[in-house]
Amino acid sequence: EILYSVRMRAALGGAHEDGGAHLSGAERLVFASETEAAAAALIARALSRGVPPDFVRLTVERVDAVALARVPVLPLTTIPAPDPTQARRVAEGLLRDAGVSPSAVACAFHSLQNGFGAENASLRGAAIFDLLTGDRLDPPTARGVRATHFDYAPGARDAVAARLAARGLTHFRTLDALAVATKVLWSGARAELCWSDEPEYVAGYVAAPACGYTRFPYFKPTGARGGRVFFVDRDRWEDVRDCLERAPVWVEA
Ligand code: PML
Repeated sequence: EILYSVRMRAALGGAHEDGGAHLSGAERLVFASETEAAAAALIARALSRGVPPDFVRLTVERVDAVALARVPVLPLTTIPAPDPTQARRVAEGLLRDAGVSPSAVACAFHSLQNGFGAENASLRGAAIFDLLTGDRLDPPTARGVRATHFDYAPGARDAVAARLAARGLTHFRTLDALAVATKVLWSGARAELCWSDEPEYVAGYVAAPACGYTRFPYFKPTGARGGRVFFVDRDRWEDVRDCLERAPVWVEA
């Protein structure tokens, strides 16, 4: 079988790959026969998100089907912490249990609160942090590292969506983030911390092998930035990055 990665990025005010302000992005990993439908669905998604984009880039890339890994979706747990302070306390414990040092945890929360680096940037992708020192390991640009070349396996998107909906979780962000976190841990990151950079969306999560996808409905403090931090062992970070960016994964229900 022949597989294609179909990726979409929509932006405002930019006519080239990296230009403009990011509006939305998504990816499908599909058999050749599904490629056209996937492309149409992603364009529809780009155009249906309220703000009409100035620019939509669609990338269709053949993927090595022999290398495709099938990975079970992480289990999702909700922690009903009533506010960001209490949620953070729980999240810190989960991250420490995953081997992340207290100072690296503090660095990550600081960046999700204020933005990354001297410019307090919002990243398009994630920052990779040394889990012991909290140093940022990927080049400190506004780009960050993106998990790509993954999707739900055929049928799994609907199956997982139905399971989440039965628990009252109907937002596409939850479904998407669950797949991201599944690929991130499979790629060798020891933990992930995320809350959305979408101003109105305050949920977030910690993902780690021992706690799966642990979701906090009220995680982002008012006015905080947002984004993702992947915590890795320093001597393995380039392998983890390569895997995140290249290894094809189907997330199974
Ligand atoms: C959720 O569990 O609802 C998703 C939380 C993080 C979303 C990240 C994003 O899409 O911006």
